[in-house]
Amino acid sequence: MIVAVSFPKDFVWGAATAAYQIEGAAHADGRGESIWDRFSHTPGKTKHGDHGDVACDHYHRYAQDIAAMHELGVNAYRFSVSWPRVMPLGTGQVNARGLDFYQRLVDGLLEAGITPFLTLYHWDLPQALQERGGFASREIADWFGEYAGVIAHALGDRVKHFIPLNEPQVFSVLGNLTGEHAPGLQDFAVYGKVCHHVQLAHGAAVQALRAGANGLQVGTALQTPPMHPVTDSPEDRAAAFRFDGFFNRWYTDPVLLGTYPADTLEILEPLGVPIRDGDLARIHQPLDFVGLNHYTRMFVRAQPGPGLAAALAEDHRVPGAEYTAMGWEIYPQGLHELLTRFRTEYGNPPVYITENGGAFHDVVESGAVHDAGRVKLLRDYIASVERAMHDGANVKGYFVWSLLDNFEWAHGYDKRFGLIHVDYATGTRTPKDSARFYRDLIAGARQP
Ligand code: IFM
Repeated sequence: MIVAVSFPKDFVWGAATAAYQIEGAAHADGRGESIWDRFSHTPGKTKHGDHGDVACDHYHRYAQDIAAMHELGVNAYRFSVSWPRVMPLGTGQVNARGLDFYQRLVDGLLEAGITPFLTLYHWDLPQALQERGGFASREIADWFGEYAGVIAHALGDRVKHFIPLNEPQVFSVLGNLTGEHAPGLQDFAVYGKVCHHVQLAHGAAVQALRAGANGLQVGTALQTPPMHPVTDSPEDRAAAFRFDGFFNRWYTDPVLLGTYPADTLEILEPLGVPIRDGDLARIHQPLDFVGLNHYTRMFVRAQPGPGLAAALAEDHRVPGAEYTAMGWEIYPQGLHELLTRFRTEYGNPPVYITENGGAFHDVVESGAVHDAGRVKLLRDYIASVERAMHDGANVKGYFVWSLLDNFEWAHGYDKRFGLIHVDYATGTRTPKDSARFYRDLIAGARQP
């Protein structure tokens, strides 16, 4: 069954990836080291010690991957640039050979009629900058602005859609508080700085992009999961609101509204968040769209304790619900909730779903991958987008995460999110049933 018959004809149908997760070629053509190279090569940090040295070898196979996108019929591709490939030390010298890869990629996409959506930062900070403090240093805004300017100058004549940061709260929290992601810190004092500097970096990049090229559409890729209380008690509902402030509103409000949420500020400011006069104006840059990554909802339970300790997200299992291989609940209604939230609380901006999808235990059998679970997930989430649009949400496009199976960070290669299966030993690509489903859905949506 095709669900997408009522989408506008100019709706953007895309697929998404990120540099460290697919490119490989970690030592090719003068690329510098990133924090994910360092982290994944540190024993015990990733499943099976997996790392992105080769990954999908997209760096060498990009033409084949563009051809696969053409087959799918997507009219947009969201990818990220590897900062250390282009600027090995993060600032200063530009590595022309690294930049050339993105020139070839963009030219290939445009020849295939596919619009590039470029993310500047999808978590692979140059290690050299981490050694200078990384996002804990206020200078990150200048470093990121410099890099954004280099990319705008080099590609801004052909790339018109830009996203500075992917999921700022995910890399800030997992990288600096829980230690599950690079750079692997568990330090509240560091987090207190990072959670403000990421916002400054966003603002600086938006300004540098606009200064570097004309006619750009600049947006975000925020992950703002609906926060549900575990029970309907006033305590759990208050806890869900508090956790929403910490995980969601702290990252959406300064960028979209020019303010920090007062309830979260009250908790974080005493921990040393270094906000200076004028910072919020730097952060609150006009944007052309809001990109939203969506996977699941989160549950929160009230806890005894002050501040953030009073609200903890928990792995609450819903009887009868289905879960992906990540253990994430499949809850398509959550995407409708998310879109309704941006319609009602953030002024109904133009929105792209910049990521949506699911990991499943996919296997190749006689040259095919029958991923019925992913087909159902995509159909149901896209139907949820359709309902939200019917209710007034201003959605312009949708990107499946992900085009290819890839390196799922600390989970290594165990979790497969792709429309296209990748055999990591040989690099062989096998389109899954979900790829055919998505191709037919796109074709159906474009029917007159
Ligand atoms: O693989 C990640 C991606 O890098 C960021 N968003 C969530 C995806 C699935 O975990």
